[in-house]
Amino acid sequence: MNDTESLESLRNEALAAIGAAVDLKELEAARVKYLGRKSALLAVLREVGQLEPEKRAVVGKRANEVKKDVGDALDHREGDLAARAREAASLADTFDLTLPGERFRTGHVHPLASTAEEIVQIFRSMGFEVADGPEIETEYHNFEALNMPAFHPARDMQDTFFVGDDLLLRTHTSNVQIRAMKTRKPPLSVLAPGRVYRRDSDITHSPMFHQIEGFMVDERITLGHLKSVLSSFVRAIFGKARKVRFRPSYFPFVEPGAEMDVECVMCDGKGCRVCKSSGWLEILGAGMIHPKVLAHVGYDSEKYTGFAFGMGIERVAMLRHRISDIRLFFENDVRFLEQF
Ligand code: FA5
Repeated sequence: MNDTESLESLRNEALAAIGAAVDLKELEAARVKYLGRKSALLAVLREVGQLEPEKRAVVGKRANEVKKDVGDALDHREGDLAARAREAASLADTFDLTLPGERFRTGHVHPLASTAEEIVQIFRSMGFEVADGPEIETEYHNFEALNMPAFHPARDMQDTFFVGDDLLLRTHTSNVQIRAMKTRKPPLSVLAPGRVYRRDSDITHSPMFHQIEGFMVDERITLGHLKSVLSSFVRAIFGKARKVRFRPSYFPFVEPGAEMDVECVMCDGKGCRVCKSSGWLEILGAGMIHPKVLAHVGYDSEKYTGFAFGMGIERVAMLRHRISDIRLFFENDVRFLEQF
Protein backbone atom coordinates (compact mmCIF):
# COMPACT_ATOMS: atom_id res chain seq x y z
CA MET A 1 0.00 0.00 0.00
CA ASN A 2 1.51 3.37 -0.98
CA ASP A 3 1.31 6.51 1.18
CA THR A 4 -1.78 7.97 -0.50
CA GLU A 5 -3.72 4.69 -0.17
CA SER A 6 -2.84 4.36 3.51
CA LEU A 7 -3.95 8.00 3.98
CA GLU A 8 -7.32 7.11 2.40
CA SER A 9 -7.85 4.10 4.65
CA LEU A 10 -6.77 6.18 7.68
CA ARG A 11 -9.33 8.84 6.73
CA ASN A 12 -12.12 6.27 6.31
CA GLU A 13 -11.26 4.58 9.61
CA ALA A 14 -11.20 7.92 11.47
CA LEU A 15 -14.51 9.12 9.96
CA ALA A 16 -16.17 5.78 10.84
CA ALA A 17 -14.92 5.93 14.45
CA ILE A 18 -16.10 9.55 14.77
CA GLY A 19 -19.55 8.64 13.42
CA ALA A 20 -19.75 5.70 15.83
CA ALA A 21 -18.83 7.71 18.98
CA VAL A 22 -21.95 7.74 21.18
CA ASP A 23 -20.82 10.36 23.66
CA LEU A 24 -18.25 13.11 24.14
CA LYS A 25 -15.89 10.77 25.98
CA GLU A 26 -15.69 8.33 23.07
CA LEU A 27 -15.28 11.26 20.68
CA GLU A 28 -12.33 12.62 22.68
CA ALA A 29 -10.72 9.17 22.49
CA ALA A 30 -11.12 9.27 18.68
CA ARG A 31 -9.56 12.76 18.56
CA VAL A 32 -6.49 11.54 20.47
CA LYS A 33 -6.23 8.41 18.35
CA TYR A 34 -6.50 10.09 14.92
CA LEU A 35 -5.11 13.61 15.44
CA GLY A 36 -3.05 13.23 18.64
CA ARG A 37 0.74 13.59 18.79
CA LYS A 38 1.20 9.83 18.52
CA SER A 39 -1.33 9.39 15.69
CA ALA A 40 -0.45 7.73 12.37
CA LEU A 41 -1.54 10.86 10.49
CA LEU A 42 0.87 13.11 12.39
CA ALA A 43 3.64 10.56 11.79
CA VAL A 44 2.97 10.82 8.02
CA LEU A 45 3.12 14.63 8.19
CA ARG A 46 6.34 14.54 10.24
CA GLU A 47 8.04 12.26 7.75
CA VAL A 48 6.81 13.94 4.56
CA GLY A 49 10.01 16.03 4.31
CA GLN A 50 12.05 12.92 3.71
CA LEU A 51 10.07 11.86 0.60
CA GLU A 52 11.18 12.49 -2.97
CA PRO A 53 10.14 15.99 -4.10
CA GLU A 54 7.20 15.05 -6.43
CA LYS A 55 5.80 12.48 -3.93
CA ARG A 56 6.31 14.98 -1.09
CA ALA A 57 3.93 17.48 -2.74
CA VAL A 58 1.17 14.90 -3.37
CA VAL A 59 1.37 13.13 0.00
CA GLY A 60 1.82 16.39 1.95
CA LYS A 61 -1.23 17.96 0.27
CA ARG A 62 -3.39 14.87 0.80
CA ALA A 63 -2.26 14.40 4.40
CA ASN A 64 -3.25 18.01 5.19
CA GLU A 65 -6.64 17.49 3.50
CA VAL A 66 -7.23 14.30 5.52
CA LYS A 67 -6.22 16.15 8.72
CA LYS A 68 -8.71 18.92 7.90
CA ASP A 69 -11.54 16.42 7.06
CA VAL A 70 -10.98 14.49 10.29
CA GLY A 71 -10.83 17.74 12.33
CA ASP A 72 -14.06 19.02 10.70
CA ALA A 73 -15.81 15.68 11.32
CA LEU A 74 -14.74 15.76 14.99
CA ASP A 75 -16.04 19.32 15.47
CA HIS A 76 -19.30 18.52 13.75
CA ARG A 77 -19.88 15.33 15.79
CA GLU A 78 -18.99 17.19 18.97
CA GLY A 79 -21.70 19.77 18.25
CA ASP A 80 -24.25 16.97 17.69
CA LEU A 81 -23.35 15.01 20.82
CA ALA A 82 -23.34 18.12 23.04
CA ALA A 83 -26.81 19.09 21.79
CA ARG A 84 -28.06 15.56 22.44
CA ALA A 85 -26.62 15.61 26.00
CA ARG A 86 -28.30 18.97 26.70
CA GLU A 87 -31.63 17.64 25.49
CA ALA A 88 -31.39 14.51 27.67
CA ALA A 89 -30.53 16.61 30.74
CA SER A 90 -33.43 18.96 30.20
CA LEU A 91 -35.83 16.01 29.70
CA ALA A 92 -34.70 14.51 33.00
CA ASP A 93 -35.48 17.81 34.73
CA THR A 94 -38.87 18.29 33.15
CA PHE A 95 -41.89 18.76 35.45
CA ASP A 96 -44.88 17.00 33.92
CA LEU A 97 -47.87 19.18 34.71
CA THR A 98 -50.29 16.53 33.50
CA LEU A 99 -49.27 13.97 36.18
CA PRO A 100 -51.84 13.65 39.00
CA GLY A 101 -50.73 15.43 42.20
CA GLU A 102 -49.75 13.68 45.41
CA ARG A 103 -52.79 13.36 47.67
CA PHE A 104 -52.29 14.51 51.26
CA ARG A 105 -54.49 12.82 53.86
CA THR A 106 -55.99 15.43 56.12
CA GLY A 107 -57.16 14.74 59.65
CA HIS A 108 -60.73 15.08 60.87
CA VAL A 109 -62.28 16.24 64.08
CA HIS A 110 -63.14 13.06 66.02
CA PRO A 111 -66.93 12.43 66.02
CA LEU A 112 -66.92 12.53 69.84
CA ALA A 113 -65.14 15.90 69.88
CA SER A 114 -67.56 17.35 67.31
CA THR A 115 -70.60 15.98 69.20
CA ALA A 116 -69.31 17.42 72.50
CA GLU A 117 -68.75 20.77 70.79
CA GLU A 118 -72.26 20.72 69.34
CA ILE A 119 -73.78 19.94 72.76
CA VAL A 120 -71.72 22.68 74.44
CA GLN A 121 -72.84 25.25 71.83
CA ILE A 122 -76.52 24.42 72.37
CA PHE A 123 -76.24 24.91 76.16
CA ARG A 124 -74.06 28.01 75.77
CA SER A 125 -76.86 29.54 73.71
CA MET A 126 -79.10 28.98 76.78
CA GLY A 127 -76.65 30.85 79.00
CA PHE A 128 -74.56 28.01 80.48
CA GLU A 129 -70.85 28.64 81.16
CA VAL A 130 -68.21 25.88 80.84
CA ALA A 131 -66.23 24.60 83.86
CA ASP A 132 -63.59 21.90 84.33
CA GLY A 133 -62.79 19.32 87.02
CA PRO A 134 -60.10 16.70 87.75
CA GLU A 135 -60.26 13.15 86.37
CA ILE A 136 -58.29 11.83 89.36
CA GLU A 137 -60.62 12.70 92.20
CA THR A 138 -61.09 12.25 95.95
CA GLU A 139 -63.82 10.00 97.31
CA TYR A 140 -65.27 13.10 98.94
CA HIS A 141 -65.96 14.94 95.66
CA ASN A 142 -66.97 11.85 93.65
CA PHE A 143 -69.20 10.24 96.31
CA GLU A 144 -69.36 11.68 99.82
CA ALA A 145 -70.41 15.25 99.00
CA LEU A 146 -72.92 13.83 96.51
CA ASN A 147 -74.80 12.14 99.33
CA MET A 148 -73.10 8.78 98.84
CA PRO A 149 -71.25 8.16 102.11
CA ALA A 150 -68.88 5.18 102.47
CA PHE A 151 -70.75 1.86 102.38
CA HIS A 152 -73.72 3.51 100.61
CA PRO A 153 -75.02 0.80 98.25
CA ALA A 154 -75.41 3.36 95.41
CA ARG A 155 -71.60 3.43 95.08
CA ASP A 156 -71.92 -0.03 93.52
CA MET A 157 -73.88 1.43 90.57
CA GLN A 158 -70.60 2.87 89.31
CA ASP A 159 -67.92 0.19 89.50
CA THR A 160 -64.92 2.30 90.41
CA PHE A 161 -61.20 2.25 89.52
CA PHE A 162 -59.31 3.25 92.68
CA VAL A 163 -55.79 4.64 92.28
CA GLY A 164 -54.95 5.20 95.97
CA ASP A 165 -56.48 5.09 99.45
CA ASP A 166 -58.60 8.15 98.92
CA LEU A 167 -58.09 8.66 95.17
CA LEU A 168 -60.08 7.27 92.28
CA LEU A 169 -60.72 7.86 88.56
CA ARG A 170 -63.94 9.87 88.65
CA THR A 171 -66.95 7.76 87.76
CA HIS A 172 -69.03 10.73 86.58
CA THR A 173 -68.72 14.47 85.94
CA SER A 174 -70.97 15.17 88.96
CA ASN A 175 -67.78 15.90 90.96
CA VAL A 176 -67.75 19.27 89.14
CA GLN A 177 -71.09 20.15 90.79
CA ILE A 178 -69.32 20.19 94.16
CA ARG A 179 -66.15 21.93 92.97
CA ALA A 180 -67.97 24.60 90.93
CA MET A 181 -70.66 25.33 93.53
CA LYS A 182 -68.02 25.73 96.26
CA THR A 183 -66.32 28.52 94.32
CA ARG A 184 -69.44 30.27 92.96
CA LYS A 185 -72.57 31.78 94.42
CA PRO A 186 -76.07 31.37 92.90
CA PRO A 187 -77.45 32.17 90.42
CA LEU A 188 -75.33 29.86 88.31
CA SER A 189 -75.71 27.65 85.27
CA VAL A 190 -72.67 25.53 84.52
CA LEU A 191 -71.71 22.90 81.95
CA ALA A 192 -68.79 20.51 82.53
CA PRO A 193 -67.67 18.12 79.76
CA GLY A 194 -64.98 15.51 80.44
CA ARG A 195 -63.74 11.93 80.65
CA VAL A 196 -65.06 9.47 83.22
CA TYR A 197 -64.10 5.86 84.07
CA ARG A 198 -65.97 2.74 85.14
CA ARG A 199 -65.43 -0.99 85.03
CA ASP A 200 -68.01 -1.41 82.30
CA SER A 201 -67.77 -2.75 78.73
CA ASP A 202 -70.18 -3.87 76.00
CA ILE A 203 -71.64 -2.39 72.78
CA THR A 204 -73.17 0.59 74.61
CA HIS A 205 -70.74 0.81 77.57
CA SER A 206 -67.06 1.74 77.52
CA PRO A 207 -64.60 1.69 80.48
CA MET A 208 -63.56 5.25 79.58
CA PHE A 209 -66.30 7.46 78.23
CA HIS A 210 -67.37 11.09 78.19
CA GLN A 211 -70.10 12.90 80.06
CA ILE A 212 -71.39 16.42 80.11
CA GLU A 213 -72.66 17.60 83.45
CA GLY A 214 -75.06 20.51 83.55
CA PHE A 215 -76.57 22.26 86.56
CA MET A 216 -78.48 25.39 87.37
CA VAL A 217 -79.08 26.85 90.85
CA ASP A 218 -81.12 29.89 91.80
CA GLU A 219 -84.18 30.82 93.80
CA ARG A 220 -87.33 29.02 92.63
CA ILE A 221 -85.74 26.64 90.10
CA THR A 222 -88.21 23.81 89.48
CA LEU A 223 -88.49 20.47 87.71
CA GLY A 224 -90.32 22.44 84.98
CA HIS A 225 -87.07 24.32 84.22
CA LEU A 226 -85.20 21.02 83.96
CA LYS A 227 -87.73 19.54 81.53
CA SER A 228 -87.82 22.71 79.47
CA VAL A 229 -84.01 22.99 79.15
CA LEU A 230 -83.58 19.30 78.27
CA SER A 231 -86.50 19.30 75.80
CA SER A 232 -85.01 22.35 74.03
CA PHE A 233 -81.68 20.55 73.88
CA VAL A 234 -83.20 17.37 72.40
CA ARG A 235 -85.10 19.34 69.75
CA ALA A 236 -81.90 21.20 68.81
CA ILE A 237 -79.73 18.11 68.49
CA PHE A 238 -82.10 15.37 67.24
CA GLY A 239 -84.83 17.44 65.56
CA LYS A 240 -88.50 17.70 66.49
CA ALA A 241 -89.49 14.28 65.14
CA ARG A 242 -87.33 12.13 67.46
CA LYS A 243 -89.34 10.89 70.48
CA VAL A 244 -87.96 11.28 74.04
CA ARG A 245 -89.24 10.20 77.42
CA PHE A 246 -88.46 10.91 81.07
CA ARG A 247 -88.50 7.96 83.45
CA PRO A 248 -88.41 8.24 87.24
CA SER A 249 -85.06 7.01 88.50
CA TYR A 250 -82.85 7.07 91.56
CA PHE A 251 -79.57 8.93 92.14
CA PRO A 252 -78.62 9.76 95.77
CA PHE A 253 -77.64 13.31 94.82
CA VAL A 254 -81.03 14.33 93.37
CA GLU A 255 -84.63 14.23 94.55
CA PRO A 256 -86.71 13.56 92.56
CA GLY A 257 -84.53 11.80 89.98
CA ALA A 258 -85.17 10.86 86.36
CA GLU A 259 -83.54 9.40 83.30
CA MET A 260 -84.09 10.56 79.76
CA ASP A 261 -84.32 8.10 76.87
CA VAL A 262 -84.28 8.87 73.13
CA GLU A 263 -86.06 6.65 70.64
CA CYS A 264 -83.48 4.24 69.19
CA VAL A 265 -82.36 5.47 65.75
CA MET A 266 -81.13 2.03 64.65
CA CYS A 267 -84.59 0.46 64.73
CA ASP A 268 -86.82 3.58 65.00
CA GLY A 269 -88.13 2.30 68.32
CA LYS A 270 -88.98 -1.22 67.13
CA GLY A 271 -86.34 -2.90 69.28
CA CYS A 272 -82.87 -4.13 68.31
CA ARG A 273 -79.49 -5.31 69.65
CA VAL A 274 -78.34 -1.73 70.38
CA CYS A 275 -81.38 -0.74 72.49
CA LYS A 276 -81.58 -4.26 73.94
CA SER A 277 -85.04 -4.67 72.36
CA SER A 278 -86.49 -1.77 74.39
CA GLY A 279 -86.76 0.73 71.49
CA TRP A 280 -85.07 3.40 73.66
CA LEU A 281 -81.49 4.46 74.40
CA GLU A 282 -80.76 6.16 77.71
CA ILE A 283 -78.74 9.34 77.25
CA LEU A 284 -78.79 11.03 80.66
CA GLY A 285 -79.63 11.00 84.33
CA ALA A 286 -81.09 14.12 85.94
CA GLY A 287 -83.07 15.53 88.82
CA MET A 288 -83.45 18.28 91.39
CA ILE A 289 -80.24 18.72 93.38
CA HIS A 290 -80.63 17.07 96.79
CA PRO A 291 -80.78 19.54 99.74
CA LYS A 292 -77.94 17.57 101.37
CA VAL A 293 -75.68 18.32 98.37
CA LEU A 294 -76.57 22.03 98.58
CA ALA A 295 -75.72 21.91 102.31
CA HIS A 296 -72.32 20.30 101.51
CA VAL A 297 -71.34 23.28 99.35
CA GLY A 298 -72.69 25.79 101.88
CA TYR A 299 -75.84 26.90 100.02
CA ASP A 300 -79.05 27.64 101.94
CA SER A 301 -81.35 24.89 100.67
CA GLU A 302 -84.40 26.75 102.02
CA LYS A 303 -83.62 29.63 99.70
CA TYR A 304 -82.05 27.96 96.68
CA THR A 305 -83.06 25.03 94.52
CA GLY A 306 -81.43 23.64 91.42
CA PHE A 307 -81.45 20.92 88.82
CA ALA A 308 -78.61 18.81 87.47
CA PHE A 309 -78.12 16.35 84.64
CA GLY A 310 -75.30 14.09 83.41
CA MET A 311 -75.30 13.08 79.76
CA GLY A 312 -73.30 10.38 77.93
CA ILE A 313 -71.58 11.99 74.92
CA GLU A 314 -70.96 8.62 73.20
CA ARG A 315 -74.66 7.80 73.42
CA VAL A 316 -75.60 11.12 71.81
CA ALA A 317 -72.97 10.59 69.07
CA MET A 318 -74.27 7.04 68.44
CA LEU A 319 -77.80 8.38 67.99
CA ARG A 320 -76.66 11.33 65.86
CA HIS A 321 -74.58 9.22 63.46
CA ARG A 322 -76.40 5.84 63.67
CA ILE A 323 -73.38 4.07 65.15
CA SER A 324 -74.22 0.64 66.53
CA ASP A 325 -71.15 -0.10 68.68
CA ILE A 326 -69.56 2.33 71.16
CA ARG A 327 -66.17 0.64 70.79
CA LEU A 328 -65.81 2.00 67.23
CA PHE A 329 -65.09 5.44 68.74
CA PHE A 330 -61.96 4.18 70.45
CA GLU A 331 -60.48 1.75 67.91
CA ASN A 332 -59.13 4.63 65.79
CA ASP A 333 -59.72 2.79 62.53
CA VAL A 334 -59.31 5.54 59.91
CA ARG A 335 -61.89 3.87 57.64
CA PHE A 336 -64.46 4.57 60.38
CA LEU A 337 -63.16 8.02 61.37
CA GLU A 338 -62.89 9.23 57.74
CA GLN A 339 -66.67 9.11 57.40
CA PHE A 340 -67.21 12.12 59.65
C1 FA5 B 1 -74.57 9.39 86.27
O1 FA5 B 1 -73.40 9.23 85.97
C2 FA5 B 1 -75.03 10.56 87.03
N1 FA5 B 1 -73.90 11.27 87.54
C3 FA5 B 1 -75.88 11.44 86.12
C4 FA5 B 1 -76.62 12.50 86.87
C5 FA5 B 1 -76.07 13.76 86.97
C6 FA5 B 1 -77.84 12.21 87.48
C7 FA5 B 1 -76.74 14.77 87.65
C8 FA5 B 1 -78.49 13.18 88.15
C9 FA5 B 1 -77.96 14.46 88.23
P1 FA5 B 1 -75.41 7.30 84.91
O2 FA5 B 1 -74.54 6.31 85.57
O3 FA5 B 1 -76.77 6.86 84.54
O4 FA5 B 1 -75.58 8.61 85.77
O5 FA5 B 1 -74.67 7.85 83.61
C10 FA5 B 1 -75.15 8.95 82.89
C11 FA5 B 1 -75.10 8.68 81.38
O6 FA5 B 1 -73.78 8.32 81.01
C12 FA5 B 1 -75.94 7.51 80.96
O7 FA5 B 1 -77.27 7.93 80.74
C13 FA5 B 1 -75.28 7.06 79.69
O8 FA5 B 1 -75.69 7.90 78.61
C14 FA5 B 1 -73.84 7.35 79.98
N2 FA5 B 1 -73.10 6.15 80.41
C15 FA5 B 1 -73.14 5.53 81.60
N3 FA5 B 1 -72.26 4.50 81.64
C16 FA5 B 1 -71.66 4.47 80.44
C17 FA5 B 1 -70.63 3.67 79.85
N4 FA5 B 1 -70.02 2.70 80.51
N5 FA5 B 1 -70.26 3.93 78.57
C18 FA5 B 1 -70.83 4.95 77.89
N6 FA5 B 1 -71.78 5.76 78.38
C19 FA5 B 1 -72.19 5.53 79.65
